[in-house]
Amino acid sequence: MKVGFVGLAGRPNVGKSSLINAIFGRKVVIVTEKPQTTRNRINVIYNDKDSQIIFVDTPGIHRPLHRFGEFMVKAATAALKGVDIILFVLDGERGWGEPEDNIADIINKSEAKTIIDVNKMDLVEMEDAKVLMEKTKSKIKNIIGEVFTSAKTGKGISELLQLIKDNLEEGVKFYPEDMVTDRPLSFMAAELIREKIFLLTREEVPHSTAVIVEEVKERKNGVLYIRANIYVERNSQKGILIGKGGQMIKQIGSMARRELEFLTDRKVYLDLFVKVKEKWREKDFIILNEIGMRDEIE
Ligand SMILES: Nc1nc2c(ncn2[C@@H]2O[C@H](COP(=O)(O)OP(=O)(O)OP(=O)(O)O)[C@@H](O)[C@H]2O)c(=O)[nH]1
Ligand SMILES: [Mg+2]
Repeated sequence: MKVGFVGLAGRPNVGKSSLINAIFGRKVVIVTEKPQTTRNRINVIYNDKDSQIIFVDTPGIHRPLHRFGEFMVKAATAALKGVDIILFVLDGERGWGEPEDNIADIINKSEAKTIIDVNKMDLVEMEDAKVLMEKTKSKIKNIIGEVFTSAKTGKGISELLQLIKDNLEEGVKFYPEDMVTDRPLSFMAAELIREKIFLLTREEVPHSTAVIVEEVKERKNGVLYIRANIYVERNSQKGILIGKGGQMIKQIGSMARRELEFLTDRKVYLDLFVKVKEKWREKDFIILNEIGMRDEIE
């Protein structure tokens, strides 16, 4: 049995979470077209007959613009410590930039075995992708493999999985086989709600939004009751999230509820409340903690 932890590293929007979903063949972590979708570490547990691979999805590493950005980058950096393999994901179309220089430094400090993954191959020519691969190889110390993938078409995904297995040690399972993530349902529910907000709103609204699930309760009739607060930074944003006659919040709620019902195989009642917490992204850790952005970071 091959067992180990694989941490995904890369700037926002390169397709880290999409790659995990492609490996699983279904959606396990949220993906949106907007950068900084993933905000906190999440372990996703892959099982097959001869392996258990724990994929550690992380926030994209970028130059932070506020306290919350710092928190995300710290969460990513901390999550990469102690993994067996780092999967350094690059966007074949965007290529190398300042974020990659920074990520290369972090990886080289860690001594972890590294696989380089040039993703979004459906958008680029192999010739160009190879140039990017060579450049990346010249910057990373401890490379054990390279792969060209498209999370969209599935290209390279089985090779990637094999490459990981080939480089993991024999061991015993770390998590029970029926466990998909190490996060509770409250976390997954908050993520799904936030995904819908990212999908349905624009400009600064998605990034000014935080979702905290306050209550998950099983009712006598078998319905799963989930109550969540949606925090925004300004009253105008609250207006946008609620929408004319409550249309927007209704749509967010019904889209998230449908996915939660699929996830839990239950009927779900989703109760959403929009609240204003001014400049929450600038607040110090105590405040982030208060709105649920806790753990990992000292
Ligand atoms: N065409 C194409 N699009 C992709 C591919 N992989 C991911 N995407 C798209 O790229 C966008 C970002 O994908 P994510 O998986 O959220 O990226 P991420 O690296 O997890 O981003 P953060 O969570 O913000 O760090 C989404 O719109 C995906 O659909 C790919 O191989 N090809
Ligand atoms: Mg992500």
